Amino acid sequence: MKIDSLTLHHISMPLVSPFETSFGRETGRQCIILTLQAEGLTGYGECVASRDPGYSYETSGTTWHILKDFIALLILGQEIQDADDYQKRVERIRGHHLAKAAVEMALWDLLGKRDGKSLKEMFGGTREKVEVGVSIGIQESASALVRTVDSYVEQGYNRVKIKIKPGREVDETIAVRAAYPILRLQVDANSAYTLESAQVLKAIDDLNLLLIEQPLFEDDIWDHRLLQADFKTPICLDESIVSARHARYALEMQACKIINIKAARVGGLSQAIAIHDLCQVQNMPVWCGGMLETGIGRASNLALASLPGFVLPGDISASDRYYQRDITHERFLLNADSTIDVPNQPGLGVTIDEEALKQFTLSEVMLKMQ
Ligand code: OSB
Ligand code: MG
Repeated sequence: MKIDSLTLHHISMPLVSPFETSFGRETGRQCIILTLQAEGLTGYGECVASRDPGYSYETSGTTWHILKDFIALLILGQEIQDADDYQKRVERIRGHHLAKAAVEMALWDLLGKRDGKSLKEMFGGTREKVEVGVSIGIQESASALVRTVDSYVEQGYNRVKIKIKPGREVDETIAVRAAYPILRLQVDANSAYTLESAQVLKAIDDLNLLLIEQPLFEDDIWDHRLLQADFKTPICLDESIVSARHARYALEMQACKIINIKAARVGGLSQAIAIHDLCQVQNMPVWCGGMLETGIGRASNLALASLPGFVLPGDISASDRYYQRDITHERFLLNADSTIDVPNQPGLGVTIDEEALKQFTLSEVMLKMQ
């Protein structure tokens, strides 16, 4: 499809409740929503980089720069066949996966709208609805955490992830496990430990957790291997897996037993699918991670998680867990069986609430071929 224009919207949306992780506390979320125009159609993409470089080195500022000053020049006015063609064009830009992935998402939306196919159909997804859980930030105390878990369990989530950091893990995890002996429970450290300090996690190794997510440094697959050899609980990698190549390293090194797939972190949906395929062949369970997405990114995550290798519940909660007002007209609801329906309309299958998008926009730029 010949790309006529790229528009970037830097937006800021209030979260229904603050989200605290080992790398910081967010009361709102910034991201970039982008639109691609081609053949009279509009494709939407969400760039999940946050305001601060806490989860990733990329931020809303760096992604704006990379999208506007580099990626735009490689796609505007160009005839782009598909996601692989797009990835070849941006190959010369090193890193910056979150920026690259956002355009690939918009391209899939365009291709689907042109062909009358949903992302799920294009990916070969096999599920109409996907199992989901909720990711809970660090709370004031262990008892406050249990109360927060109570409210999500009441809403119907049957898989819970709690964020941990040094000093805020053992009592918290023990308290939730005591209150919920058989709940599907997992923890996420976002790289807050070293091989030495991670020894404290031995105290939660017997709690029958589904997994311990990314305890060590993001660039350290090797030490995760050493840690996994020492732990009964499966280690799951998030930040460390930035490509299918890294997934292969982790598999070969036995650095983890589970992988969290985020399309943005690996540079796009096509690479996410490649990791899914590799893990499926190798019998490595995968699940779909989240980045507090708007309805746009959530639709993309649901389509990805409809692939058969996503055997564990995703961090894809209902819209009301994140935002009072979203930028899509569609709001995603939690079904009674802790699932969310996969969109089945062409492309991402969502429509934009232009008024909401305008309300949340901090700055906007439209780029066209000169
Ligand atoms: O590590 O999985 C993570 C949110 C922002 C950055 C990193 C992570 C998260 C989450 C939230 O855990 C998952 C969600 O979108 O519900
Ligand atoms: Mg994580």
